[in-house]
Amino acid sequence: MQGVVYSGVMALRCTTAIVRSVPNVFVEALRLDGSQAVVLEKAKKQLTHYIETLERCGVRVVTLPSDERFPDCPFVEDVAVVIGARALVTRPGHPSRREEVGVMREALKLLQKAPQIYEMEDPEACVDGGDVLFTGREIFVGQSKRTNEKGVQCLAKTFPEFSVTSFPVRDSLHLKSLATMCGEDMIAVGGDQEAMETLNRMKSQAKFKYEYVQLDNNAAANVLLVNGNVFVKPGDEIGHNNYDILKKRVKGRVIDVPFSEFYKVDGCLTCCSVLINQEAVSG
Ligand code: CIR
Repeated sequence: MQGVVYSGVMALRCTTAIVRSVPNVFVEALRLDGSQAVVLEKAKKQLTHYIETLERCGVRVVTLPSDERFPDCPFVEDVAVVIGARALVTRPGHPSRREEVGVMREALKLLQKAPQIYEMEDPEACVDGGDVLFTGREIFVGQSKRTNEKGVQCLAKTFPEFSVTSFPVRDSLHLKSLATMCGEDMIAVGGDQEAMETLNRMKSQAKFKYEYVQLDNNAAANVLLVNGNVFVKPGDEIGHNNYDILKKRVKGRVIDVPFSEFYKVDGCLTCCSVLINQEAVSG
C-alpha cells in the first residue's frame, strides 16, 4: 500500500481518533502512586468531554467498548503507534496490558482507509505508545520500564522514513509524561530533574530544530495537539503559572480539558486517543 509521507505540521494532522470507554474497574488501573482515589463517574464524564472536544476540532471519533478485564484499557495510545500510512500494534511493557491490543488491531483494520498494520515480531520487544513522541519530522522514544531497546529497533524498522532517537526514562512512566508537541516544531517540557535531563538530550540529539516551552511541573507538559488546537489541563490541575505560559507561548487555540481522574493513574492527555490522518493513507 502506498501512502503519502508528510513532514512537519502536515504529518501531525489528524482526521480520525480511536478512543476507548472507561470500564468500572478503571479505579484499579495501574499507578505509580496510589494516594488519590479515582472517582469513576467523573472519569467517565471527563472522557466524554475529551471526545466532544476532539469532534469540535474536526476529528471523527471511533469509540471502542470498554472491557472489564482491562482496567487500563482507555489508555489506547499505548497499544498502537500510527504515523502516516503505517500503524504498529505494540506489545505493551506491562503484562496486564498485553491483551488490550486485540480490539485496537481490529479497529485499525476496519477503518475506511486502513493504515498498513505492522506487528512486533520479536517476542522480547516492548513498546508503550506513551514513550513515542513523533515531532512531525523525527521520532523520539523513551526507554522506560515499558519500552526496551528491542522495541526501539522495531519502531525504527516500522518507520524507516524517520530518524529514531531514544532517551532514558527512569522515574516517570513514559517519555510523554515529560514532553509533548504543543505546536509546529514546538515541544512542551516538564519541570523535574528527569524532564530537564530529557530536554538537554533532546536539544543535543534532535535532528531538527525545535522551540521548547519549559514548565515547572510534568503534569503541565502533557498537552495534546489536534489540528492546530492544543488541549491543556486547566490551571487548577497544572498550576496557573504553567497555564498562563502555555496560553502565551502556544500559537494555536488553547482548549481546557479537565483530566484529573486520568492523571491519578498516570494518564495524560495524549494517552486516551490514537490520532490518525486518513488523508495520508491511499485507499
Ligand atoms: C499504566 O500504568 O499503564 C496506566 N495506568 C497509565 C497509562 C498512561 N499512558 C499514557 O500516558 N500513554
